[in-house]
Amino acid sequence: MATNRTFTMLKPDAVENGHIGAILEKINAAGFRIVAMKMTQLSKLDAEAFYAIHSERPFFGELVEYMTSGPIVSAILEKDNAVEDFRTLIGATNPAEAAEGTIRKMYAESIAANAVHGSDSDDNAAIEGAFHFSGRDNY
Ligand code: IDP
Ligand code: MG
Repeated sequence: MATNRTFTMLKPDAVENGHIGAILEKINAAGFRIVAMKMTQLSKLDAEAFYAIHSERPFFGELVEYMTSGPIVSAILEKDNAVEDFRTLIGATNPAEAAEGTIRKMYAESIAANAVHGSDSDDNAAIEGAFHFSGRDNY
């Protein structure tokens, strides 16, 4: 089952700029089913834990500060080949390098404030989904 699932967050810039609806529209149009979804705001501890893999990177402090700066929408998505297809849909990390028509090309502000998260593997999709949702969220 995890093979067909990925995890996403609409990041603080996307929420702040009013792009939730447009981004969800693109996600649905690309054939993803929303399995679970909610709006929350990450604490510093949450963001540090979620991005722990990047803790040695020079941008880690900036990333944590940014991801805690406002509400996010997190969701679990389902589709055949979900992880890879969603990475294609969102585009490159740096919106300046993202392909035309991708979510980051259309809606991201910068390499840090890049509108959306997408899991990079099936294992991480399961870990990240379980970080944000519990069994009571019905996923
Ligand atoms: P990804 O989100 O495309 O998988 P990662 O390399 O996993 O990219 O980086 C995680 C997040 O960290 C990015 O989405 C972005 O928000 C932020 N980030 C990545 N590289 C930089 C950078 O060079 N400066 C500032 N923030 C960055
Ligand atoms: Mg990543």
